[in-house]
Amino acid sequence: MTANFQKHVKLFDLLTGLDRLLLVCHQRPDGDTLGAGTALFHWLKNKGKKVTLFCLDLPKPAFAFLDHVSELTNDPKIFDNNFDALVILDSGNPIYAGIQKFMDRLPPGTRVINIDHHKGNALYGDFNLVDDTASSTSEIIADFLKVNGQKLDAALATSLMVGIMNDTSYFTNAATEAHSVELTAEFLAAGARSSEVAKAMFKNKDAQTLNLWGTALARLQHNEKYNMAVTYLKQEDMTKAGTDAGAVEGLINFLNAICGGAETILVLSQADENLIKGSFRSVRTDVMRVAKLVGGGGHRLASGFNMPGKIVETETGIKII
Ligand SMILES: [Mn+2]
Repeated sequence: MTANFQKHVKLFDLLTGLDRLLLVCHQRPDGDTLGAGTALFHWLKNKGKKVTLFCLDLPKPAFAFLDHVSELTNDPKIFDNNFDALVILDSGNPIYAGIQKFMDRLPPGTRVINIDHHKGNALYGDFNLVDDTASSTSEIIADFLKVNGQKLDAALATSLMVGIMNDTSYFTNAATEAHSVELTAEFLAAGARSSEVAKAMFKNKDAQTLNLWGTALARLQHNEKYNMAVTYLKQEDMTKAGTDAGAVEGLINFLNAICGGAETILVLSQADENLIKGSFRSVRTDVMRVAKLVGGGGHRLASGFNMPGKIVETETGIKII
């Protein structure tokens, strides 16, 4: 954080000097991009700014408890309006955010502000506040508020807590650092609604989802060569459990939090007829390098990819066709 001190101050001057701001959370929004987006929205509104919050996909109902989430729009027409700046949150590049195709609609001269913690961020902004040592983008927003002497209220604290809890999987993964825990203590002191956070983030799986996860657990195999636990879910598993592919989300973090027998975990799932989604977690191996080989990305110890293909069971395991 110290290295970014000047940047936090500069961003404060920049944002307080502008009037109309478009904040962007990345597509298929997670708790971090929503936490960072709603917190910054709340703070800017209180500063009297005209703020619009955009995300290509509407958040899941579980996030409805977050302040301002209902004010979020998914209407791309918003990009035809005039803004002084576009602030993109938690996205290594505009494609990841899902907004690249809308960006050239903005009048020339609209500033792009990039706030993110992904390693390999493309530094695509006119102003970049990128800290790849931060657990989450929400942590960067918390640092920003602290460095600039801004007081936390319950809304800010709740939003930012969601972000840190999301990206550290409740302090269980490698992104967790003393600083993330210290900030969370401050969020609690500022009135963060922690039981609502827990309910939205983790205590939210229905029986069908857990049945599907049970299938994945029963199939977990240890690959000795790579010291990796691997499991998979086919489309028919989801049909049988009565879920869709979205029910796989969270499984990798759940395994990562409790699986002690392997250094690395891989979950493969059939996201679509001809699309396989892979999620890696590791305590040591740079899985982002592996994910990148198949067009994916993420973080060193937590990464993922999408690849065309179908998971087919064989006598000895699975193959991808
Ligand atoms: Mn994040």
